[in-house]
Amino acid sequence: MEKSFVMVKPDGVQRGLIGEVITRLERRGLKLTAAKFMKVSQELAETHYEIHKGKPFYAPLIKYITSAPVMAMVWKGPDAVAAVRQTMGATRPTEAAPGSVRHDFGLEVGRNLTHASDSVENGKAEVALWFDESELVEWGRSIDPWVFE
Ligand code: DAT
Ligand code: MG
Repeated sequence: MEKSFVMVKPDGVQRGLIGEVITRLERRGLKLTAAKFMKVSQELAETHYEIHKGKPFYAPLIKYITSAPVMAMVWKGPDAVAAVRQTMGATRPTEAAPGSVRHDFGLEVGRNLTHASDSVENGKAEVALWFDESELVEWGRSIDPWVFE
């Protein structure tokens, strides 16, 4: 089953939205596989956002993501990458679908509250970057047959 790396960014943490984000993913039926509340090092931030290096928003992005703690998580499910991206909404809050986290709580692209893997391949790479294999919890959930066909 697919895995998506999800992060409640510093603004989401500061605004008390960790629970809101988790609630939405749980309610959708996705399954929590790993979670840790942590400060992001400069090195980890730079590796995570390597693809954006050189872009005008890169420096502010690194500053933002390292400015305060984040909630890093792995969520699993069929089509988890697409499902989580949809629940979070488009990168720019003003373009995010109504009902999505970024629409419902955000205004600016530089304070868009959450991160979610954008492809299955990146999902695998990000899970490996942020979590040790031993931190991933494989568990049976009694409602699984009622959510996963
Ligand atoms: P996403 O987080 O939706 O995957 P992304 O990978 O394109 O979006 O960019 C990573 C983050 O960088 C994004 O969440 C916010 C910031 N960002 C992206 N494009 C930006 C822009 N044009 N101006 C300012 N910040 C931007
Ligand atoms: Mg991205």
